[in-house]
Amino acid sequence: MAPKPLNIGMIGYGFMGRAHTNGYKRVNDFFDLPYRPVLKAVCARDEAKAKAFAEQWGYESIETDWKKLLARKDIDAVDICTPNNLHKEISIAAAQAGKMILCEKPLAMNTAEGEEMCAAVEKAGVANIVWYNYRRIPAVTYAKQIIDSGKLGRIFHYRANFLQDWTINADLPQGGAALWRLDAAAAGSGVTGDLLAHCIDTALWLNGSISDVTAMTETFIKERKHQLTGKSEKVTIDDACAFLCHFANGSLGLFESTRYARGHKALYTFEVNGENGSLKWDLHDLHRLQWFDYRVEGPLRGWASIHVTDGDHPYMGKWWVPGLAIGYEHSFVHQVKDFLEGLGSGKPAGPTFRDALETQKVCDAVLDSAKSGSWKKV
Ligand code: SOE
Repeated sequence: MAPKPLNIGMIGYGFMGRAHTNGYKRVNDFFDLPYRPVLKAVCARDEAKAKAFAEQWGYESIETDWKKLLARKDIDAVDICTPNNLHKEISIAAAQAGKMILCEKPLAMNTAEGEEMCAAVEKAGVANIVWYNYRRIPAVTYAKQIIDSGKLGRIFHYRANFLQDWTINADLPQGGAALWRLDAAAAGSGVTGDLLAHCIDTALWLNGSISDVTAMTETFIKERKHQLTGKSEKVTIDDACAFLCHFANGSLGLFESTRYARGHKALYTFEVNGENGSLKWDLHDLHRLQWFDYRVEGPLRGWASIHVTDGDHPYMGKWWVPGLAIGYEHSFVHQVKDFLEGLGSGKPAGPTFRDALETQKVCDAVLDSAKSGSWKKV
């Protein structure tokens, strides 16, 4: 049966706008799905930029006011790619307008906002998902399958890093279109909400819930010129954050993120150590899952490097022949695929707003702990 059209209205047009749109455009070429996204409208305050984006990516129309987009009868699903401080207001209004919502991560500025957003989508009964895309890199999904199969046995340790170096220059301003991630008023937090949130989402998915945390944060550059006011203003985001935690399954967690690790652009890595074996993954080599199996006897025991490109590896059967790679952008294609399948089957794909609220709670506990210098329950 031909897939039913699902009309998308996207709000925002930055880096994530491109990543999501690419997902909508590619997905039906490779996967058989009950729905087909239609690029109905893109919304941005700047009309010329909205038009240019619509032309380049194939959106049928533009809006310059998100409220007008939500009022349109021809929009089924709203994709929120705005800075974090707009997620709540737009999500609640979208839910009240009966629209499905695909919201960029992190869910909200804080847990209180996230709670309101969950209540709104659940009251309205609209489908919802948050773009924690790294879950859908085939090697990460495969790690989930291996852990769920019990092959690792009891888990002792979960370790994750997300390292970047793009804010070391003290002349970099904060705020405004491109640099809102440095402005607490728009972003809520720094690396905690932007990068560690990815690590936390994956960790909760792979290793279950986190009970308590102890954290430290640092802001290395204390003042930066604000692009909107033109004045030098105090920087209140966290430039770096590290935390320890206990997972409910008894394992220990160690997480670190920074934008000051010279030489690292997007080094997301995680490692899980269990009684029978260990798993390691690295975004810079995203197809590989390193696997150590203690139960292998004799001199063949050692780290194996699984190239997750076989037809029976997650998602890979629909791409190329075994051995040929896909990339970062495909994690977004896979997220659209899972969202559309969830709509068809009635079993919603995660992370839903409710799932992403758990990540938000851990982020809040981490920031609280860093401020108070004490352990915090999640
Ligand atoms: C920040 O540089 C950033 O673009 C994050 O906002 C994304 O979520 C992450 O996937 C890559 O880095």
